[in-house]
Amino acid sequence: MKHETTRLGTVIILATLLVLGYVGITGLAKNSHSRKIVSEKTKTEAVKDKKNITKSASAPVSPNLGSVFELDGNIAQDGVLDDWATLDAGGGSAIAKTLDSNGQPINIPDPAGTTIFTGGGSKDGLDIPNWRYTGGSVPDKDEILDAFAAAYSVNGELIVVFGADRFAVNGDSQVGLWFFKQAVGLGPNGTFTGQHSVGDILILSHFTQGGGTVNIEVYEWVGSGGDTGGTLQHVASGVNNCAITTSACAITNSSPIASPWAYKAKGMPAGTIPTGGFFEGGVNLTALGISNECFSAFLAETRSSQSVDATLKDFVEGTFTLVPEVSAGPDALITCANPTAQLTASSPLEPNVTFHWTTADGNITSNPDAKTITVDRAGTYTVTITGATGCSNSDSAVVTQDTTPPVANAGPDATLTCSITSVQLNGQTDVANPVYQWSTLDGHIVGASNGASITADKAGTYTLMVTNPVNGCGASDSAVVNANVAPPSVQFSKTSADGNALSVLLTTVASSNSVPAGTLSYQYQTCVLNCNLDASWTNAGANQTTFVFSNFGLVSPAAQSFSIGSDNYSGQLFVVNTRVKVSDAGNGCSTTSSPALVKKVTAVDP
Ligand SMILES: [Ca+2]
Ligand SMILES: [Ca+2]
Ligand SMILES: [Ca+2]
Repeated sequence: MKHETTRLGTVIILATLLVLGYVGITGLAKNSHSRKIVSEKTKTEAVKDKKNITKSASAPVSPNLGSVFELDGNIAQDGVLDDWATLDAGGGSAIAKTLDSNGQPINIPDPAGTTIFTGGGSKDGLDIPNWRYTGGSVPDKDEILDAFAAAYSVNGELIVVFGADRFAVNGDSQVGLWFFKQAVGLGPNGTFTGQHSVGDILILSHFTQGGGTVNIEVYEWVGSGGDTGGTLQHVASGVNNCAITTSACAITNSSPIASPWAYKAKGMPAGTIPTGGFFEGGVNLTALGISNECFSAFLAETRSSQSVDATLKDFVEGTFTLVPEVSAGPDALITCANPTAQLTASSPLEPNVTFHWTTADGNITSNPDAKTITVDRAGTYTVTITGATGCSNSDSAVVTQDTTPPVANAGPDATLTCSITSVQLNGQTDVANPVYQWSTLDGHIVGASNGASITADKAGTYTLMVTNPVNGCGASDSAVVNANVAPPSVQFSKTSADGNALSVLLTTVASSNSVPAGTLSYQYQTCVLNCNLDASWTNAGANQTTFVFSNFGLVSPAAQSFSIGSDNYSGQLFVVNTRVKVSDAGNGCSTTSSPALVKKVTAVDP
């Protein structure tokens, strides 16, 4: 018991020294190397923050890693913090996590005997194109069965946690964990795809057989000029008590634990991970001045030693993206009926993301930094979201526009005449199920005005509005109804003298007022009393402009007595009305003339 206490005290002292040591080392590392980063501004602030921490004890204190995640040597959630079982069940507040080939969190399984490193180029200090893999086996204690990782954002600090389990515990096993900025995967013929980026993170630690002290070292890939083999820069050393460190730590299970995922250790019943078969740890990358690393891939490996030049053995790899997922939402359509559209972005990391919309060819009419925007023009709209750790991602939605008006054709103009007293106007369009509406200011529509065709009985301008119900767009056209109703002009007069003549010549002078001029035809009438009631018309035919009247017998003469000197006379006076009716074939109009009187005096007898 006393021995145990002394050992723990030693560990704490060592841990304190290690923490103090990494601060100095990372300070140097930050000045020595440039890094490709998402946001220079944020990066600068991170470095500045780190300097503040170094200088001032009153600066904000990073959380101990054990207060972010249950880095407690088991998988089950024992308190309020997430543990791997939390994430495995789909819960938790991680901003990134490993997914298996089915897209499910959290463990990436790696069946024994598959995908092991091979060849002399498979070293952590060499770039990924040098790595090779093959099928085969490694010593049982180096067989990884599952690996997993997750990221958390606490007060803007990026904390990555990671872990693995293995097949056998007959001895310690060195373990490495890579977080890659670019995608890394398995290529053809035993090669890997992808390559290192400056800023890739390598964490070296180990499974310990009995759950003892777990050294942990953090490196950053710098490509050249690094203090570890040139390509790597040592960033920090961690401790094996996650409750007391803000930088890096790791721990193994000191007693058998239950596994929530399919697991069977060598010589053990399924579902139980023996002591030293489980490893987990965490790193606060912000506290190390290397936040803003938008990782996209993860690899866990076993190795022959903790040297970066060690021979690599088993590995398991998968995606681990700190790039927040984003959707710009469904595409949208602008029509005449809906002249604006709304686009709504979404991200699983809401509300801890910011939105910013842009467009090169469209038009945003609302706040472009909102989750939902309103647009009024066709175009491609791109939303960029930035997560709490500064990683961005974007997606686009396309807005199309259907504002094509329908064809509106009110049809040909029409003409009303004396014989055509109403006309039909026939509208046409090119869309299905159109909505028609006719209107007129100076004409008159007989009956319905909302059909394709209308009846008009008055001269005027008739306007047809056609609306396409699909997009709400309308168009109009007009037809004019003209009037051709002017009657012919007529003058009807005697052109021979009255008197005792047996006949009287009457002449009609008429002209067409139709446009164009029509052919005139004539009818003559004689009547005695009221010509309006007399129907004795004579059809005289076209062009017969003269009428000879002689039928004085149709009327009883009035007896007249008169004296000339001393002689008394008596006689008979015949008086007959005559008229002409002129009809114009051009417009069907006709004019009846005023009566012309013809007279005859007979039987003068002194
Ligand atoms: Ca745990
Ligand atoms: Ca736990
Ligand atoms: Ca493997």
